[in-house]
Parts: sequence; C-alpha cells; structure tokens
Amino acid sequence: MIDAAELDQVQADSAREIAACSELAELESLRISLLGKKGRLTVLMKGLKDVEPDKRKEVGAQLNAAKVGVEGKLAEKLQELQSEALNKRLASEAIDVTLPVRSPILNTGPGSLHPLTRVQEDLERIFETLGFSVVDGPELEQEYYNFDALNIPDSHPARDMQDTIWTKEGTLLRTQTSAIQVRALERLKPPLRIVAPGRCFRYERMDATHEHTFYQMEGMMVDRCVTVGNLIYFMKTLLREIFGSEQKIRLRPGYFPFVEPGFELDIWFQGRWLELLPCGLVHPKVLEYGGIDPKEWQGFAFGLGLSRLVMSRYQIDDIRHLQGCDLRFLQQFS
Ligand code: FA5
Repeated sequence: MIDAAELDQVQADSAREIAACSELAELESLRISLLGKKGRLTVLMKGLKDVEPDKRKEVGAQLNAAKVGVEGKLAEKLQELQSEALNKRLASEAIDVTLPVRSPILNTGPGSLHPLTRVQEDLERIFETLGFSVVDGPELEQEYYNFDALNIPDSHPARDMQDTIWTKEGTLLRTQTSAIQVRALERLKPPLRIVAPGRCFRYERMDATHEHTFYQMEGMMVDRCVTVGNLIYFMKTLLREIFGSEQKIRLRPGYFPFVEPGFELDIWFQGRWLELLPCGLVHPKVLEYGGIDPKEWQGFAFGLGLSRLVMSRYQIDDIRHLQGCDLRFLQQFS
C-alpha cells in the first residue's frame, strides 16, 4: 500500500534538498537517492502493484506527477549549477591582455653580444690600431665586383670554386668579401689599409664547417713596396691578438685568380687542419681594375673565415650553432 503522507514527505524533502544543493556532484547523488534503482521515489512507485486495482489509476497518476515534478526540479537545478560552474571557469581562465608578457624567451635577463659580433669587434679594434679603416660593401652584389674585377671573367673555371646564388642576370649574393676590394680601390687612393667584415652566401652543402651563410673579413693593404713579409706579419699579429697565444698553423700555396702569389693559411682545430685565412699579393690586374698603377703600388689581401675563427676561438664543434638561435648555446657567451 502507498502511504500518501510518505509521498508528500518525499516530495517536500526532495524540493528542499534540491533547492539547497550547491554542487553538481551533490545533485547527482540526490538524483540517485530519489530516482535511482533503490531511490525513495522509485521504491514508492514499485509499490503501485500492491495498490487495490480500483485505486491504482489515481495513485499511479499521483506518483507520476510526483516523479515529473522531482525530475523537473532536478533538471532546473542542474542547469543552474552548470551555468554557475561555467561562469566560474570563465572568470578563472580570463586572460588580462594588458599584463606584461612572462615568456621564457624574453625573461632570460639582459642580452649579450653574439660571439661572432664579439670577435668581429675585437678584430676591428686590432686592425684599427694597426692603421686600418673598417669599410662596408653590399651583400647583394654585382657580378662585376664579385668576379670580373677580381680577374675571374665569365666562364673562368675559378667561378666554380664558389657555388653562387644568383638573383638575376648580373646580380648575386656575394660569395666573398673580396668583392669589396675593387670598390675600395675605386673610392680610396693608395696608400690604403682596409678591413671589411660581412656576410657571404654560397649554395653550399652544409656540414660542421660549411654554412650557406657565413662571415668573412676581407683585409687589404696597398702601398709602395708591399711584400709577402708584410702579409705574414699582419696574419701572425691577427692570430696572436685573437687567441692570446701561439696557434698551430701552416702556410701552403693557394690559388685565387686575384692574388699572385696566393697562400692558404690553415689552423689546427680539433685534430685536423681547417682552412681559415687565404691570402696573397694583390694581382696587378685587380689594381688596374681599381684604377691604380701596379708599377707604382703593390698590395696584399686576405679573406679571413670569420665564422671559422669564432669556432676555433671558442672550440665550437659545429658552425651551424652560430646561426641556430638556440638560447642554450648563446647563453654560454653572456
Ligand atoms: C675566398 O673567399 C677568397 N675571397 C679569400 C681570399 C681573399 C683569398 C683575399 C686571397 C685574397 P675561400 O672560398 O677559400 O676564399 O673562403 C675563404 C675562407 O672563408 C675559407 O678559408 C673559410 O675559412 C671560409 N669559408 C669558405 N666557405 C665557407 C662556408 N661555406 N662556411 C663557412 N666558412 C667558409
């Protein structure tokens, strides 16, 4: 038999308990305690089968109305609690775009000079004390200055020594800072001493000692009676000042159409010889291209592999670290 008072009580209790609910989990437990398999309302509904047949319809309708009422209240409360939870989440996850950025990249403390910049600045200082001026030239260069004026005419096999990135007919990304030589000769009158640091570009297969974009520093001195002796003196001074100690080096003949004689200066680096500092006496034809009489003036020139010098100075085993933008690498130099 179903006790009408008990049904009223369940309805009244459930209305109060649902209204007092403040958590989604709590509401779910309440739903189970009312409408679950053994819930209070479910148990009452199961009692319908024991009601006398002539009252069953009426009692069934009461039970059903009670169930619908409870379900309605539960659904209403569920919606209320869900929207409260959503609002809370939105408030806690709100982003204040006016706050300063807290990025691991930007919060690494004060910046510092890149090792390439440091060595370049050291070299500039050393050469300035030896009477050299620092000059600049374009990275997007004319074929004329990069090759022709350096005694490397079109179809000369020496052009193949440097894999060139051409932009359009007659224009290229300079493959060597030697492109500055004739520009400087045209602009400055001898006697002159210049160094020209800068980026060079080659269509190069990359490995631990070859980059497609790397730094060189060109050096040139033009004066009366310049000899190989002068050249060697400046090479040795450069290396001694940069390394602070004698380095194991070797000088061997080298071929470059714009110097005669030409040399290769290699440095012993991590168990092998590394080409570092080719050089030679400026070829008379190059002086002529620059409008200078080779009978009166002579010169020497060198093309220091600046990126490789940085490698040897700091014992960096792979040239690609230099432009890899890896902070763990760069922070070693801060
Ligand atoms: C030249 O570029 C000549 N202009 C050098 C020169 C100047 C000779 C003046 C005589 C007189 P070479 O291609 O060898 O030569 O390059 C010079 C140096 O640049 C090399 O010894 C090496 O240290 C560096 N170098 C060349 N190619 C690369 C590369 N792909 N990556 C890093 N360093 C390089």
